[in-house]
Amino acid sequence: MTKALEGVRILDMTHVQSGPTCTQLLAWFGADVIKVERPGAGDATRGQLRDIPDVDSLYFTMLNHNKRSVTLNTKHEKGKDIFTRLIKHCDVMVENFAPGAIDRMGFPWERIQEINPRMIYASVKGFGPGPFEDCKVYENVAQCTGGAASTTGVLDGFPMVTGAQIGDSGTGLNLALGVVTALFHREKSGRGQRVTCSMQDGVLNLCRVKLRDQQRLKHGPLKEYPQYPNGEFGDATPRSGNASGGGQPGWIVKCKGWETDPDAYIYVITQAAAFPELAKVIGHADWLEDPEWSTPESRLPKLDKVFEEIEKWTMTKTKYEVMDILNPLNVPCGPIISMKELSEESSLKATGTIVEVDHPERGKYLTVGNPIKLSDSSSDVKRSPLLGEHTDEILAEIGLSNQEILTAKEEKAV
Ligand code: CAO
Repeated sequence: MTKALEGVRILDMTHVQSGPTCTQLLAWFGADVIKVERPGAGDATRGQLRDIPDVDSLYFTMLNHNKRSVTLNTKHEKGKDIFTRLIKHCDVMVENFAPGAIDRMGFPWERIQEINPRMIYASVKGFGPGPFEDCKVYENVAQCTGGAASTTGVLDGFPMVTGAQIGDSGTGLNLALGVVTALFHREKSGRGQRVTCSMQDGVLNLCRVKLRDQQRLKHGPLKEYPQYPNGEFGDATPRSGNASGGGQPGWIVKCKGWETDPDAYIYVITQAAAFPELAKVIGHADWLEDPEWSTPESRLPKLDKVFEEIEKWTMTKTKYEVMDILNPLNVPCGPIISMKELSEESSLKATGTIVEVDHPERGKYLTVGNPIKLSDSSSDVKRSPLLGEHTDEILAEIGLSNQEILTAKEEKAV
C-alpha cells in the first residue's frame, strides 16, 4: 500500500509539541520530514522530562516519529546557504518558534517566496495579530487565553486546565490540515502560500459551545448547568463541573470500588429517548408515570437528584458492568478509563492507536499512533531520529560534496 503524502518534502523547523505534532502526522502519511535542529543541542524536549539518563526523552520520541534529523546552525553564514538549499528542495516549511525568530534568521516570508515560490510556509504562534501577538506561549497559556480554563472546573473552584493538550497538539492538527489544504490548492494555482495557526484560536475553536452559552445567557439561565435553579449566574459562561455541555444532561457517577480506585466512575447521559429504560433499570419506573419526572423539562431543575439516584445504582456495579447493562438499552455512557488501562487495551493496539516502538538507546516504549485511519494509505510508526542522525545523507541529497560536508562540520555550521 502506498502512502498518501509520499513525495512531499517537509522542512521541519519545529520544536516542543505543537509544531512536531503537525509534522509527525504528515510523516505518518508518508511525507519526508527533515527535522532541522541546532548543532549540539537539538529540540529542547530531547533533554526534558528524561526517564533514562542521556537518552532522548519520551516527550521527544513520542512527537518525532518517522522524521529524519539534520543539524544546522541557521545563524552561521554557511548554515544560511545550506538552509537556502533546503528551502529550494522542500515543498513545505513548518515552524513554531517565538514570533519573529525565522525573520531574525534572515528568512522572512518574502525571502522564502523568492527562493521557492511553490513553498508552503506554515507557522504556529501563541496568538494571532492583536495585543499579545509577540508573546511566547506554552500549552496552559493557550488554554487560559482561549476560553478553556475559564469554563473548566468545579462550580465554586478556580479555573482549571485539562490534561488533553488542546493548545499544542490541537493546534498542530489544525496546522496539518492547513498544510494539506495549501498543497491541494497549489495543485491548481502552482503557488505556495502562508498557513498560520494561533494556539488561542485553536483552543477557542474547541470551546465553541461555551461561546454559544455566553450568548444564550442573555436570554435567561442555562437550565442544563448545575447552577440552575438554585445557584447564581454571572455575566460570563460559568464553570459547570462535569455537566455535558450539550442538550442531553450528563454527569460522572461513582461505581463499585470508587473508595479505593480513583477511576471507578462512569459518565452517564440521560438522553430523553433512552430515559424510560434508564429509569426502569435503576428502579425508578415510577418516574415515568409522574409528571414531576417524566419529561426532560420537568427533570431539569432536579438533575442533581436524577444523578444521585442513578449513582445509587451504579455504585452497586463496576464501571464495565454498568457499560454492559446500559449500552444495550441505548443509554450513552462511558467508563473513566485510566492511562494504565488504555496502555493495556488490546483493541487499541490492534488498530495502531497504541503502538510499541523500539529505539536503539531507550529500548521498547509505547506511543500513540495515527488517530486518522485511511483505507488506501498505510501509516506505520517508525522511531524518532537521533540528533543529526541523517545530517550527511540530507546534505548529500541537496548537492553538497563530501568535502563541503566536511568543511561545514569543521566550521560548526552543521
Ligand atoms: N540554528 C540557529 N538558531 C536556532 C536554531 C538553529 N537551528 N533553532 C532555533 N534557533 C534559535 C531561534 O532562532 C531563536 O533565536 P532568537 O531568539 O535569537 O531569534 C532561539 O533559538 C530560541 O527560539 P524560541 O524563542 O522559539 O525558543 P524558546 O525556548 O525561548 O521559546 C516557545 C519556546 C515554545 C515558548 C516559543 O518558541 C513559542 O512561543 N513558540 C510559538 C508558540 C508555540 O508553538 N508554542 C508551543 C510550544 S509547545 O508547548
